Amino acid sequence: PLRERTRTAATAVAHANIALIKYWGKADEGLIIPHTSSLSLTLDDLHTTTSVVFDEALDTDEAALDGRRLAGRALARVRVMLDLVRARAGLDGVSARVRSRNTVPTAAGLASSASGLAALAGAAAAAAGLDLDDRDLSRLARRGSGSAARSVFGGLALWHAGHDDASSYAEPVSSPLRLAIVVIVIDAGPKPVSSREAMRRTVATSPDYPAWVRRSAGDLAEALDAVRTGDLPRLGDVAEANAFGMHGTMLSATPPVRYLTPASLAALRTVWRARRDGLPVWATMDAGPNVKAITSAADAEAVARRLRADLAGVVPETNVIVAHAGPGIQ
Ligand code: 2P0
Repeated sequence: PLRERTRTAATAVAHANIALIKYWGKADEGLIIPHTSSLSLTLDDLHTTTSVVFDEALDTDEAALDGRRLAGRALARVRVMLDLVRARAGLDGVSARVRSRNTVPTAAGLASSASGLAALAGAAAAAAGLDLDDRDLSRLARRGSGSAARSVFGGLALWHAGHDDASSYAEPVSSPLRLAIVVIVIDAGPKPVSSREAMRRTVATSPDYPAWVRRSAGDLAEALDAVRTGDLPRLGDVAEANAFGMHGTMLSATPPVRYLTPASLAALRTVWRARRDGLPVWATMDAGPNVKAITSAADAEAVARRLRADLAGVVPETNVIVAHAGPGIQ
């Protein structure tokens, strides 16, 4: 009965993920169906904890992130998810209170929307009494933010682009590899252009975008093969190439989308020098200036020490963060 359900609160914890093969560009903006399938690693430390309660006593939806009340576009994005859950659970007209805490700097290209929208989907679905399996939860999270579809799962996750709401979902991928990501936080502030707008602009105007989409299928096949056979150098090479191909499509958009800064370039140079000196480390970047170094769990601390030393004066030591593979949504 509605009265019992509306008194039920639920809390979910979801972890950020970093794509090794990128999602960049939507074939369907409303349903968030991407042009390319993507592969990611869910991380341990960076996570979002979200509580949702549907409460008939509320006049309107309210949401707070890290103690600050959301309004405007940020609140609208929460309400998209709440509306999907309400429609599915028969809770139309029942408002919700959402409380969220992030250990991920918000909107800085550190995958806060992935952990945030996955946690919101999980908490809202549970509070509404929906009993979703992981695939359906992944599809629901996707409607909030594409990359959130992958944060439903721990470790490596493959998001099948699909062609409609039913066929676009993520699933876990097993591997003998024990991967880690060393995050170099260049700037934890919000980015100048949202990834949503940047993707739209890239798809609409970059002459290089169709070629990147075509190449992405081969990149993914190669990455999956490397993941299954435990071949880190092969995975690192294709991940790095895929990421810079994506940034190439942004730079050839009109007007260009440029997330790289001089400090990003300095960080990239240290990653490449470390690799030249024998460390197994490859770079990837997302919709922000931060650089993520892909390496093995066993080498992660050595990589972090090397990057901290080489970036002295450019990036504070505490901005070089070791992240290991993390769990799926709880
Ligand atoms: C990714 N990024 O695969 C890519 C690589 C950024 C660069 O997913 O519009 O916040 O909510 O679906 O998921 C960031 O975009 O975008 C992202 P929406 P999202 O991780």
